[in-house]
Amino acid sequence: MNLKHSVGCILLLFVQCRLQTRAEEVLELANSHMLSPGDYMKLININTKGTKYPRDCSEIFKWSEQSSKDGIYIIQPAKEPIGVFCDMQDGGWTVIQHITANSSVDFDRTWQDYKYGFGSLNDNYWLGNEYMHQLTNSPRPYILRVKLVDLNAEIKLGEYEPFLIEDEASQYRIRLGLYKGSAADALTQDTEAYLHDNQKFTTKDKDNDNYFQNCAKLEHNGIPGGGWWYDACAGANLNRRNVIYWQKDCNKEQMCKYAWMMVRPADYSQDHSMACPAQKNEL
Ligand SMILES: [Ca+2]
Repeated sequence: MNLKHSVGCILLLFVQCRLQTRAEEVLELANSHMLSPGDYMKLININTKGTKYPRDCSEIFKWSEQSSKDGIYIIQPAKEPIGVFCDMQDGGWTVIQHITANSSVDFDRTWQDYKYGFGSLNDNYWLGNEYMHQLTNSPRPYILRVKLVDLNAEIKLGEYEPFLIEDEASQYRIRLGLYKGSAADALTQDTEAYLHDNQKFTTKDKDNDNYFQNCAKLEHNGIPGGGWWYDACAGANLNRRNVIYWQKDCNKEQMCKYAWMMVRPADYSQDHSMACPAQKNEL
């Protein structure tokens, strides 16, 4: 390598580092631990004017006249801006959880990890109970959408309206309203003798469940269940890494490859109601 080339490389590295540092400094995202330096550079809506960021992905989608693409955006549901993956294809949904069966992201985490989120926004992640609370604790009620994809690529959807995650003082209790969709209602129906609606959140270091042991520590093939709104214990658990569980739709026999949990205001728009796959499944 000649001297000219070496100087060029050093300069390029310097510029890249400066850009990266500047982006991180300017943004100060509360969940920066979920973005790689590369993710920072690819952020779609960097706000240079110092005004507030949109509250959620549905606002971004609406302002873009429904032309935004899937990707990582900055939102500001409360005081602090955070990064999040927006599912724009399905109409401006804010993704709060995404898991791939046997993913390398470990979901066996502590209360603190589940509070502020873990994983990577470009991959599998838990957005964080605190941010889920900020998002759903709004005068406009929110909808929770669960999207499940099995090994045959069949998609099932389920929606709960309204959906609220209470604050930490209430142990991030889950509140769910009416259900519709092609997937089983695994959170408000107790067909498996476990009811998740109104349960507090439990992690391996904070047992708020109704079982004599800690449900988050119970293992299947050596993998613990991870944090969830357990009863005693589960009719659904999307945070067990080796078996995504949703009653009859995703289990040991009927394996699922992917799951998502996403939110959007309930009064957002009637034009973007349930997508086609759910209707097809109901025929
Ligand atoms: Ca217990």
